[in-house]
Amino acid sequence: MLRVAMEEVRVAKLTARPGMDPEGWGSAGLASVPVEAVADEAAAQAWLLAPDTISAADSDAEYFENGWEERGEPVIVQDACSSWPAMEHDAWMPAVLAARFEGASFECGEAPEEEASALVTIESFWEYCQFQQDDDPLYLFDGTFESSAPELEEEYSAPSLFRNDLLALLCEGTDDPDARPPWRWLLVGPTRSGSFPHVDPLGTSAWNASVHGRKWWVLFAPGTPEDFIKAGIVDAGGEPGRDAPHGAAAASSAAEELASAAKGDKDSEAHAPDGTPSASRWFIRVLPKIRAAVHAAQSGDLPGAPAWLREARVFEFIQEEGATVFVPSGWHHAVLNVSPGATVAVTQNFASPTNLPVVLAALEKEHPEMALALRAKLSKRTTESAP
Ligand SMILES: O=C(O)CCC(=O)C(=O)O
Repeated sequence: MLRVAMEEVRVAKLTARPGMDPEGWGSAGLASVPVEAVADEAAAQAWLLAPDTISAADSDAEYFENGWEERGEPVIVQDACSSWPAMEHDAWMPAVLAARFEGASFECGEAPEEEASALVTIESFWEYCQFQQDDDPLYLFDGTFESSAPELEEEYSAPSLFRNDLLALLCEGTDDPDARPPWRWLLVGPTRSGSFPHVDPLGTSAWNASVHGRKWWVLFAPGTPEDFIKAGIVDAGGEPGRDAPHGAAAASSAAEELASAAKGDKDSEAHAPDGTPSASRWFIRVLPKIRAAVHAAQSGDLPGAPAWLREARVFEFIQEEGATVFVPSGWHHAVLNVSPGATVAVTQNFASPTNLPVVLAALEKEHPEMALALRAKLSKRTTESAP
């Protein structure tokens, strides 16, 4: 790796995770896990649910809104971005981005509270992507990419299925980029980088389009306990030792799976030594427990499993290049970039008529001035469209 890139990455690592020695980011040896093959195997086995796949060409916004959005279900949309300039001539391939925007810096890694995000030039970041052996690599996750690379903004647009972005009303008549909460990001993720399970802020839904490369996804319906999602822990009420019929031979192996899930260690398994939640550790160590627990509880031979586990709706799938994923409001989701080199994607969070009440309630708590402004814009729009 070029010396200048090494130095830039070292500084970015120190900024992103000051508690970690930049030389020790690969100490767990996770680079030896063939994550893309593991993801492919998981998708082929179909242990968990797979979302519906629809084609953008055969679907209009009403079909999507009355279906997946109304039901609050994830869906994969094929070809929603095939006409983007971003998809033409490999314009957003990481090597091409590195050449086109040489010298421009992008945000990567999560900054500790109140710190500025780490910045890396795109060419150094691409150099890093090709050589890194880190357990949790730096992830270029930039919410202000339009200022470093304004052309990018012109090279994609929200797929028409997601036409209803009511938070955009907050930007009408102003150039202030902070008129609405952060809402769109350019993502360049080296293999094993990713997003630890989380729910998107302010009740928003999201779409996420992969322009180059593949992502491994897991989504949990609202109501699934957080301890189970983040650490594979089944709470005491569901421990087989307590509830499952003792000595039930048919249930014994399923019960063992569930018992092992009950013993999940919240703090170590899915966290790096500095305490940072680790997407790669989660996919490698926690997800198998989650699958086993769901399977054990839902195969019908473990009557002691808690009701939420018997009814849990957990989706697992691979997002192929060119596919767009809809993440409904309130769903926990975890994502791992699995392509060699890097996966390049763009994601936007939005409020539609379906999730608007939740978004308004969240805005009222966290950004009351925005809630007020949005209510005013919405009522003006209603008055103007009245006959
Ligand atoms: O890493 C990813 O692609 C997922 C991003 C994500 O979940 C988010 O922006 O909320």
